[in-house]
Amino acid sequence: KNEQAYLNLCKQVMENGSDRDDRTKTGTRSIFGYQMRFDLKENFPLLTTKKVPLRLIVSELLWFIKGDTNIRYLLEHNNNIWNEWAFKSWVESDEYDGPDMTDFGIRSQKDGVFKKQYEEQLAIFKENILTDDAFARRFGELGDVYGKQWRDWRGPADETVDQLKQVIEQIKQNPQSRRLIVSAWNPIDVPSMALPPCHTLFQFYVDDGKLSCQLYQRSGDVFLGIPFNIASYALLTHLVAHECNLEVGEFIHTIGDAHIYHNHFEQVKTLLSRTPKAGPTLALNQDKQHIFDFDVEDIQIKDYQPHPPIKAPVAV
Ligand code: UFP
Repeated sequence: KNEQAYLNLCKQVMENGSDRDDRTKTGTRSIFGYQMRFDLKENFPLLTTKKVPLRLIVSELLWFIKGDTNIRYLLEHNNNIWNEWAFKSWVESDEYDGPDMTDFGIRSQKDGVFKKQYEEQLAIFKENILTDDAFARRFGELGDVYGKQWRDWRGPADETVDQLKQVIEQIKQNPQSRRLIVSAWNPIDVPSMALPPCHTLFQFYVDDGKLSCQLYQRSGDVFLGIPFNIASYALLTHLVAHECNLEVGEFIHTIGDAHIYHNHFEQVKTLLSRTPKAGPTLALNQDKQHIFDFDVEDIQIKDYQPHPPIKAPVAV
């Protein structure tokens, strides 16, 4: 039932969406305003109609939770999903003296010779981040990403707010509160951000000993991004519930612009032709209480037997 909620979204966009231009010039089919509900007691909502790499979701979420904004932690966990943003700051700096890397994202998809050069430079970059502290401080830092907004929000007078810590305290002390909110959207910062937060705001709700979470996501790449986002927030809900001695309730995913890129249509058709299997379950290390102490090995997924992965190009 959980997975069907996502498959229905895919169908809805394909059948009723309007074809639109978008920032990446790829073209999308899109609808506006959609909501899915996932019962976290039923299973852990990781798709089975294609394999989704949970280990990337786990290390990224723990990185956010720790308030870390440097890609070194991700690289130490063999997670490359944020590399391009940091790599860009290096190749645009005075310290970089390799081959020209302008527009490396698009060029490496189209030009085989360039792709090889790019991969060489990226390998050097990753090695430097992992082994050279000063280099990592200078070029591994992403600045205003989720970890910063959740744990170290900065107001105009340089005051800071640890939103995640405060919301957890409030869930414990005042579970019926209607103000259990963490916001990543800071209108002061948005104009200068390369990628303004996609997961804009989330809210918790406690009822009958169960913790639910609703996310407002302003923009969702239905084939590539959304399956990640569902698993990530489902995991966050489990972790916060664990810390607060609550059971899990629902994850409610509300999306603004829900779109399928034109070059993902074939992949979506393949996905919809597959039969979902029984969903996996999540096991957290019961010896750890505080979510700020969790490491990747404390989070395990059980009984996950998905269909094979389906590759698709990322729009940049
Ligand atoms: N996107 C997601 N989920 C994410 C994330 C990005 O679906 O967690 F970071 C997609 C949505 C959109 C693109 O296709 O990335 C961001 O582009 P824009 O800022 O123009 O909405």
